[in-house]
Amino acid sequence: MLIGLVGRPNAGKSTFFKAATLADVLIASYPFATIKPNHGMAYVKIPDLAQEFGKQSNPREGYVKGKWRFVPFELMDVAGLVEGASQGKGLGNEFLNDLAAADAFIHVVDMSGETDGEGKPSQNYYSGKDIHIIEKELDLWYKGILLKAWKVFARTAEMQKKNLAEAISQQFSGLKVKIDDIKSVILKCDLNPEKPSLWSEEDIAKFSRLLRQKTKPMIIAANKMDRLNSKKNYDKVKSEFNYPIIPCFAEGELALREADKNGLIDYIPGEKKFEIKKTLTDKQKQALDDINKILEEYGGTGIQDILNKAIFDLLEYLAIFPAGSKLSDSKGNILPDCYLMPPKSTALDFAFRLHSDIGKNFVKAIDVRTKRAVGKDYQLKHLDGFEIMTK
Ligand SMILES: Nc1nc2c(ncn2[C@@H]2O[C@H](COP(=O)(O)OP(=O)(O)OP(=O)(O)O)[C@@H](O)[C@H]2O)c(=O)[nH]1
Ligand SMILES: [Mg+2]
Repeated sequence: MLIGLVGRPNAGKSTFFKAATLADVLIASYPFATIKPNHGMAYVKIPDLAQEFGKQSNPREGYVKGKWRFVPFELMDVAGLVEGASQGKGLGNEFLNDLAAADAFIHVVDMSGETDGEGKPSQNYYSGKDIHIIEKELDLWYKGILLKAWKVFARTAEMQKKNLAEAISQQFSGLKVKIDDIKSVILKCDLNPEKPSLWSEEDIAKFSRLLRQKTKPMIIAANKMDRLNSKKNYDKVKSEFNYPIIPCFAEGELALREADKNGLIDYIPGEKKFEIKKTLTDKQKQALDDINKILEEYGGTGIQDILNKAIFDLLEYLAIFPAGSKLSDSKGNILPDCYLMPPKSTALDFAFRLHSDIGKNFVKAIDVRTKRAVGKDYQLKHLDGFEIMTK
């Protein structure tokens, strides 16, 4: 699973990325600082299941902090997107393809109004414009992919009575577009799949838009909430758009995570409080005081909340623990693994995820909490723990 950070230049994508991954990437106050995509591990935050048994887990990947477990997934930061990108403006079309493999987007929007759609200094710029621009460019990107082969496959789809949805899905291979997504969008648009040559330009545009919305769901990180006019922009954007929109302070989160890493403070990502552990300089104190004001106003920096919402609400993934009666593996590590499973996964899917032999020899799964057995069709619930019994 891959989540992509999108947005126009200077919005704070790389700052968000660095705060979430602590990877060393370039952050700069000029547009197009990022050119090549950055990939790194970010984490969702879930309650540590071991706590329910009076223990603390020892993750093989990710980490535990307090009663929370942080489970890794891949996050990607790309170049800024400007109006006309789908036609080659800015860094153009090529980098749009960097976004192809993403399952969902976090759209980082600068709420300060201090930089414009191209990332240049401005005053009272309305942040909602960025959302329209990014939507439009993503839609045009999808439409371009579709149009590239449209005439040919609209004709062959008719002549051979070949399934149109299949032809379209081939065109979108690599974009995480499922055939069922295409079928449901054709239905929703009320278009005739048997006569694609009759689809108008407008039909194709609408189809592209709905397909993009379905296959690249988006959450909005309303960034730079520490700035003077951000609240005003945020309220307006919230009333205009239907997306999940979360106030965000990427720069604050980055400072907190770095201070925590350096032992200056104790900070659990997503909390609205931190604890000072060392004697600080006046400058450090002032910086933390400023951050604290935003934490109090918005209940946190928003970064962790956005990551969790992208994975668990937008994509409806489930965090599942392989958990035997002893909780630990042969080396004594408690609950070393935790898997992020796609929505509607079953006990059998989970067994296959652990190992194909475990899947093939599945007999039953034992719930670590209730000790009850379930069969292969059991639909997993978020935060379940199961031991798979095999032949
Ligand atoms: N005030 C404030 N500034 C921020 C925040 N997040 C990022 N910035 C600043 O915004 C500027 C741009 O940040 P980047 O993270 O490089 O932005 P980007 O979206 O990656 O930009 P490109 O790579 O050029 O597309 C930098 O000067 C950051 O310090 C924030 O939460 N508050
Ligand atoms: Mg950047």
